[in-house]
Amino acid sequence: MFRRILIANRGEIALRILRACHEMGIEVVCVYSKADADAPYLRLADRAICIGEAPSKESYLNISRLISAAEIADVDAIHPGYGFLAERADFSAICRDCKIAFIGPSPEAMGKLGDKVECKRTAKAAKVPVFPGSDGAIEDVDEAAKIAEEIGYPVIIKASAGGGGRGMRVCRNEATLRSSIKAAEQEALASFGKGEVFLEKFLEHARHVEIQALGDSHGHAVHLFERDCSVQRRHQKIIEESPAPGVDRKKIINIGEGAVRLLKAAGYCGAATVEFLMDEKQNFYMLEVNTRVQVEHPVTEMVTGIDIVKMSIMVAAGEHLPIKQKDVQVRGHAIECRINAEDPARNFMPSAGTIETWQVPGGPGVRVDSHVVQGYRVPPNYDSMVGKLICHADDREQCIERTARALREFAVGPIKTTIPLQLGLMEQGDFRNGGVDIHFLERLLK
Ligand code: MV4
Repeated sequence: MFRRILIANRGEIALRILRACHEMGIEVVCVYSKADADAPYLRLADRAICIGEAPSKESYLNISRLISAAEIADVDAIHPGYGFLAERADFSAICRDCKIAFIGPSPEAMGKLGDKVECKRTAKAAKVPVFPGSDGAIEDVDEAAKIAEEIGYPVIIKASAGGGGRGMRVCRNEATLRSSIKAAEQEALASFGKGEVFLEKFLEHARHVEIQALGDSHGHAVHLFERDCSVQRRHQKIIEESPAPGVDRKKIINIGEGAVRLLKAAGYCGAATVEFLMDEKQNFYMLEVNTRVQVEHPVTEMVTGIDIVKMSIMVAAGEHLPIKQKDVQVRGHAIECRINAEDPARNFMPSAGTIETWQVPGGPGVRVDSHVVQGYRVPPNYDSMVGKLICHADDREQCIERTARALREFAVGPIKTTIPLQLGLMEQGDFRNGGVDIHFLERLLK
């Protein structure tokens, strides 16, 4: 096992990884930018190294500074967390070249699943359901128009290198399709350095259901069932839960097994999430694969009892996954609320500043993952998430009641947060019925 790990991240996920390391007897090196110099979790690290100025490009995204820190502190491995460098194949390759283990997939596996055209091809071969569309990248406009005619409008143009909703265009007729392809290619080239785009059938009403999976370096992989992440605004998830309400368990097992085949086909080591859209008839279509530990991983930890961060470290050290598929069982229900320092009443404007009041909920089935303490100043340089509330209970109804209770206990001020919005959702009819789609929140906020 590793002796010492550098955590190339900040905030709650840095603290989450630190906790896993310390329970495993692994020393922790934290890095921080000048904006995070006073972050209280740094005191828990065995060593903390300043890597630069506040802007991410000069600190958490600066590969040479991270590698320098890793060399100076003589670490065996780097955990990238989520965001920043987590899905950068070049960073995974540089770590390998420097003989530092990257806690995540190889650059090859990341390339296979991170590029959407390549990922869809691998998925199709592994019999994972995907949307009908162009087989690979669009070669010319006439060919695209022909495919669109076959699959029927509406269709969607997506950038192969895009993700999280960037570089997508919905086309409802041939004229729009013809005029959109060139523009989409140019936009993709400018934004992602790769102009490749592809076409697929556009699904209007859908739920976002994703499979958590884990692979090791010995060709073994398991899935940890699903999360429903349909409650979102502008591709930012607000609430995640597991199990997905009302979904046929056979269908979940089916796509879970598909996710496992996909990881095996890619030679994937580490934690991954395979994202799907589900239509009204509970048909699934794969969207993309996230090649990292996700923000919402605790939802799955609560219902399965499996520590995903510890697993990611173990498999990176070359150990066998200690679980077989039959060992993975779902118990009860879990809901996560992302607590963002944003004002829902002001179009979710970031609400940075000093947190004078920070009183967290507790009691049975309540988990708070946060780096915040009373008096903490939220730096304006990074994302606005100040913590996550994860509640677990025997069933969904009790979990909603528990989450509402915990949100009422949660006292944060004077900064504004998403807590009142989430409390409102726990009392909202459509959410309680479990039938919300990916457009539900944006409709509700109008
Ligand atoms: C789609 C889609 C409908 N049909 N693909 C958005 C993020 C990216 N991962 C893919 N996305 C979508 N792809 C087809 N063929 C609708 C979305 C989408 C969406 C997906 C998941 C969660 C929220 C979303 C919000 C708007 C659009």
